[in-house]
Amino acid sequence: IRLNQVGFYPQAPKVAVVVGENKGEKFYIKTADRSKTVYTGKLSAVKPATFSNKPTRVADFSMFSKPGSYVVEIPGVGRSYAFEVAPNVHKEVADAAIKGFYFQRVSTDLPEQYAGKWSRPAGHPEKEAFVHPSAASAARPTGTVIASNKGWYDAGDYNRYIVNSGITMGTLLSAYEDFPEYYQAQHLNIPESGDKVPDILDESLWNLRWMLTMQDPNDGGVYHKLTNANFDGMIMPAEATEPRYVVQKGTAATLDFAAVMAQASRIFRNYEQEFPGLADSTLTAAKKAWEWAQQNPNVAYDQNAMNKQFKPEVTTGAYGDNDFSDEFIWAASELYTTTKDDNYYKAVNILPDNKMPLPSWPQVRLLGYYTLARHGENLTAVGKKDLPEVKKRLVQFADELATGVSEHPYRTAMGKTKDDYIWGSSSVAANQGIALLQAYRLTKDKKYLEAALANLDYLLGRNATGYSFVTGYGEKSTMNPHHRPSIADGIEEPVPGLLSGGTNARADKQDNCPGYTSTFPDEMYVDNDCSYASNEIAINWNAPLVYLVGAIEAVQNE
Ligand code: 9MR
Repeated sequence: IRLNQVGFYPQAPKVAVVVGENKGEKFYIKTADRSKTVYTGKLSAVKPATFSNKPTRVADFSMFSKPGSYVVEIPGVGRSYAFEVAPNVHKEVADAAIKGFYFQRVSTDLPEQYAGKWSRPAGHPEKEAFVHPSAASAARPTGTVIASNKGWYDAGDYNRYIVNSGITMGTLLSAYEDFPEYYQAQHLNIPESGDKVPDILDESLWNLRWMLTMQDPNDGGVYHKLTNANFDGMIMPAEATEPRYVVQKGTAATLDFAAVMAQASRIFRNYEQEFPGLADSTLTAAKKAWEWAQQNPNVAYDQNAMNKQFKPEVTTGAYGDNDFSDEFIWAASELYTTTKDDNYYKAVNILPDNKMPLPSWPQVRLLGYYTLARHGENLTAVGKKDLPEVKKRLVQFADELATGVSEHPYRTAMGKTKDDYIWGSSSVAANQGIALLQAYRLTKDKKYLEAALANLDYLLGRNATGYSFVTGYGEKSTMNPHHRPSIADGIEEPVPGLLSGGTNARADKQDNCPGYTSTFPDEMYVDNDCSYASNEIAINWNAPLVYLVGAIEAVQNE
């Protein structure tokens, strides 16, 4: 019996999915101690197996709304995990998802006061990185040592990548911009908690400071990543002392950086007292990056080509991309929105075609559209002219996502096509949720909110694997993520609040980890730390989880 193992809002839809053929007609909601039956319902007709391996039936108990702790029981099948019905039922997950970023912090001790049993000494405390020959310039020749500390570890590995930091920061800062009151009230127990700045912004600032070090002040270009030559072994951060390099500058990294800095500038403008000068320095950085990209509009990061030319060879994550049209759209949208300077808007074709590609690290077009829609009232005439079209497309896109949810074997927007099950598919579910929530914000039509909630249900257990992909949440949740600290710290429970990449149709061929028990796209997942293709964690997956669960918490009573 697959369901959101955390729980349900009293007034929202509540669905469990029973897998396999079974004769049962009825299902029962019982108190968690099973002493009382509080609701009796009828299972839906069997939905035959499609690309999903198994037939399914649905137990819909949306009508049941009494707060408490319960299980679903189906005679002949069994019992579900216990779950809550409660207002704010996802509050802890929402808090933990951002706290997950605290656990990824570089260059700082995580004391017990904040990190509990996952406390650990600082990793990468020293301030140094070497300029790799691929990044050498007259002002900064090979081997130049630059200061570059702070930031978040990207994922299960200990490198820091600007492209991936970019979409992550854009998503977190957008969560704040869309729901400022919600985030002003949130307390995460991080070292900065209690200051006047919302914790989500304090946490983001930890990475923003690192990103700023990745810009070459001499020309405005941004290094693609700060990395070891090779991945570390399964060691704790403090033991990871291999030399680190900043590598070649690139157009994608530089434009993503420009977008983030421009967005940060307008947000931190309101915190001038707490962070004097930050709004100005981020805006200057954004403009310089933009200028570099104008001069260098087509510099791809091609790791294989780089390795043929320069030593040491670099074998860590590539995050290579060679289409920059979407990065230009995003950076232009952010710079324009922050400065109101029409030139940024006019410099790119904001609506080059009618495609609405779901955000992912190589595809950031919609981040620009979200920002334009969010700030529509304050745009100048050029932006306002396109605004109805941008909004229309956002709503149409959400319509596509919301269509067919009730026909899906797991009743989710996620997984209507097997193409959703890629490396990091959990972020597909979460980013679909964000797109749906944008439409909800524009229309206040509950169908979008409910489809977004269905995808949160997916992440927390209503999926073909039966796992909650958020560490620490759900009775059957990811226990062995490919995450070096979680493996090396000797603590049974993984670091909490991290989103496993989840089901990936090609995972078995990509990581060769033993233990996959199915070849079906929606079942290709193994909770083993060797499965970096289905069970790693990553900041660009956690960020849309933060947005999705935070937004749902923020609007649940509307
Ligand atoms: O998220 C990335 C995914 O889209 C790619 O298919 C995959 C293989 O190149 O890499 C993923 O990113 C990894 C990065 O390269 C290094 N840090 C861990 C990331 C998550 O697995």
